[in-house]
Amino acid sequence: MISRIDLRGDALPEGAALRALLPRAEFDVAAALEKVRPICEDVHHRGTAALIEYAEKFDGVTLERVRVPAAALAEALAGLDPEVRAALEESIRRARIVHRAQRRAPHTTQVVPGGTVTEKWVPVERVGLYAPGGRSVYPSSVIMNAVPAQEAGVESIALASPPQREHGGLPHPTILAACALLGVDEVYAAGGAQAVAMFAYGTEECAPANMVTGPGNIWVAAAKRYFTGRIGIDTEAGPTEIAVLADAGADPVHVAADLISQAEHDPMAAAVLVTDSAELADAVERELKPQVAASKHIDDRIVPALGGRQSAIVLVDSVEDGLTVVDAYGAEHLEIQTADAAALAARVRNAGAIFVGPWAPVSLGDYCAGSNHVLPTGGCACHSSGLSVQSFLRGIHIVDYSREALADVAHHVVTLAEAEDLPAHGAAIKARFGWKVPGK
Ligand code: HSO
Ligand code: ZN
Repeated sequence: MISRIDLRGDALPEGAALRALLPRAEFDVAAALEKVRPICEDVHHRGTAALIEYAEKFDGVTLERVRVPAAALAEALAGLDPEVRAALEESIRRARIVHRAQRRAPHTTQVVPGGTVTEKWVPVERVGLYAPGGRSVYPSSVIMNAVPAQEAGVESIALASPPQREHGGLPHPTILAACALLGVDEVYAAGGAQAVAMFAYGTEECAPANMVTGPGNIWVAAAKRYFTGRIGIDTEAGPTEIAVLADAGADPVHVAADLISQAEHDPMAAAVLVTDSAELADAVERELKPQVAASKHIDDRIVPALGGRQSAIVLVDSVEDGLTVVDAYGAEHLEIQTADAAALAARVRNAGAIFVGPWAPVSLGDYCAGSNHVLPTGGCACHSSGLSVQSFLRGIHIVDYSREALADVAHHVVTLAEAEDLPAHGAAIKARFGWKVPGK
């Protein structure tokens, strides 16, 4: 069901050589780029008419307009199962606690007497959030995108989600209900690359956004890459990943359940167990069988995910080597189920989010830990973070120098300008001091 990679015996290879031994899903966004270009440009030129045509072609629905009426949001909220509503509200409440604490105050640094640099934090003005439809209808992801944007102070937040034939051409009702709970009232029935283009270019119905975030399929990822540099995006979301670093003391029932929990997302999802205990590896493998058999999405997702070359049990000589392996892998989610898990977590360098000990499974983080579940995949954890308030803020430096403070450093500026053969830069300083720079 799941393959094994045995790294015991010899010393572990380093860096890229180690990474090459570890499993990883292929997610070829570049190949999809050419296909999304004409769709994006069509939306650019024909706006709503193009979106309506794509809804017909890709989603099989006939829309009169793309904007979802307010009444549909209210109706979805009224029809929401009360237990689901309570759970969504608790998820929102906890996410708000964590994300509110991420807000940043402006900070002034006195560089020299009379010379300060202040960093102020300004929210992005308008953001478009994307919520997938089809296989992954995740109201929890609406929360994970909207809450940090709201806590950052983003003024204008819109959301797009594919129109569903079985829901009269509206996005999924639970997505609409989540929007209503969050106070996101500008919602569009648009999916795929065309939804990203709607936000990037704007249409008759939808004002252009400065940034688009939210998970999506390969077409959404490709469209985000197409617009990179023109609008802001979050990190590209590939298939989800869980890595578990466990020792002999871990409970195989928990480990197996956690591996399956993320395999449940996608046939390309990755589940990786790294352990120094062959006994635990055997026990987890034994445990996987009945648990997989008892799960819901067996043949379409869990079995191909666990059996795919992106998933494996990796055997190492020690927990210390295990740490090296999970650092090289840079998982979206990393669980640590070892003795001294908290101490080990503090030493991890590369992971989207870390889950410590037996009582913090990834599922908790997916819904109700307060942490964000939009995290870097595909090894991007070595250079990127998950979504946060920071993702929606820009830090702007405010430079404030007195005449004396400028005079004091003027000769250095002029020297550097001359060294770079940019004399006009120096002249802008000289002009302020009667063309005679003090100390030069
Ligand atoms: N584990 C997914 C997020 C999610 N799980 C949504 C359940 N719903 C990627 O972090
Ligand atoms: Zn999940």
